[in-house]
Amino acid sequence: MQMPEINRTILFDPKLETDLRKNGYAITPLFTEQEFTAFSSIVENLESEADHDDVHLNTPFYLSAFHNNANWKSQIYDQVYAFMKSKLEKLLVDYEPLVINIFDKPARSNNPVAIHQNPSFVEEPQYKSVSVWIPLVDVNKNNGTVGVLPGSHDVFDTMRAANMPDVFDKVASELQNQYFEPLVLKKGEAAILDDSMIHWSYPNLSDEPRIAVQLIMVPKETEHIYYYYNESGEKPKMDLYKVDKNFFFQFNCKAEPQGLPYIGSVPFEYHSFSEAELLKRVAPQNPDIYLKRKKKGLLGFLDALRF
Ligand SMILES: O=C(O)CCC(=O)C(=O)O
Repeated sequence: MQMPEINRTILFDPKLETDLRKNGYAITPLFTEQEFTAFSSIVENLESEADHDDVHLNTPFYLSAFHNNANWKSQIYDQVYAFMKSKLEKLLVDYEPLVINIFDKPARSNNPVAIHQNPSFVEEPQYKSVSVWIPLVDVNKNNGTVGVLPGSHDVFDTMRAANMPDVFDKVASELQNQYFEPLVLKKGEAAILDDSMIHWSYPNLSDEPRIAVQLIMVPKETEHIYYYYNESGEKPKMDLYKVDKNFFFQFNCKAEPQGLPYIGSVPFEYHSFSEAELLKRVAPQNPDIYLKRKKKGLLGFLDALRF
């Protein structure tokens, strides 16, 4: 029997692969100016067809996944993938998109995307999914870019479901005010995010809308899995289903999935993390995190006196 490769290569470019493995993200130029203009017009056209009232989840930003129109979501997948297929084949080693989303953040709005890790879609850590995130404008902290916690990948639970409660609620303000780092990207660049990394996105306080595309990329050779956190029985568990791209056109991220082949269930109980636990887990991959910790008690008081 052929054994699966552990830590199989994700990206062709060795420097990007090192960045991704070390920090949980990598940034790369993706499009020429001409390609970027064509890409933007495809995405803006698709987004102009959105009905933002026809959603199953109301949020202060617009996310295509939360919209009900399956036909529109399949158009997003088909048109974006058709345009990007050859780029993706050169960037990622035998990966394909499972989901393609448009995130649209209106201008001058308090519209952060909540702190989260992306759900898992394969059996981690042996296999890994990544998100290729492509903003249509230059992005920074002021206009709603993604904020990441470097080194927070691969150190929490390997099973994450879209319907799981928020596991970082106890450390939300520390993450937002001390630990997150904003990704600064120019038009035509993309960020590749390890889906297990903790991230969020800042409110778009600028005068222009901030639209971005997220392609959730999965290795082709392995089973793609939908994880559903099930608390209906005596003990909580994770239900696993086989999934493909078509499911996500109809999908409601909070509902129990219907019509997917069932793989099995694993006992599993989520738990939320304290600041101390967060630092302990992240520090081996990001020792500088301790420098960002706010000193408490007398040391904090003395520090405050110095400024
Ligand atoms: O576009 C955004 O604001 C959020 C993107 C995000 O959370 C992701 O790509 O995983």
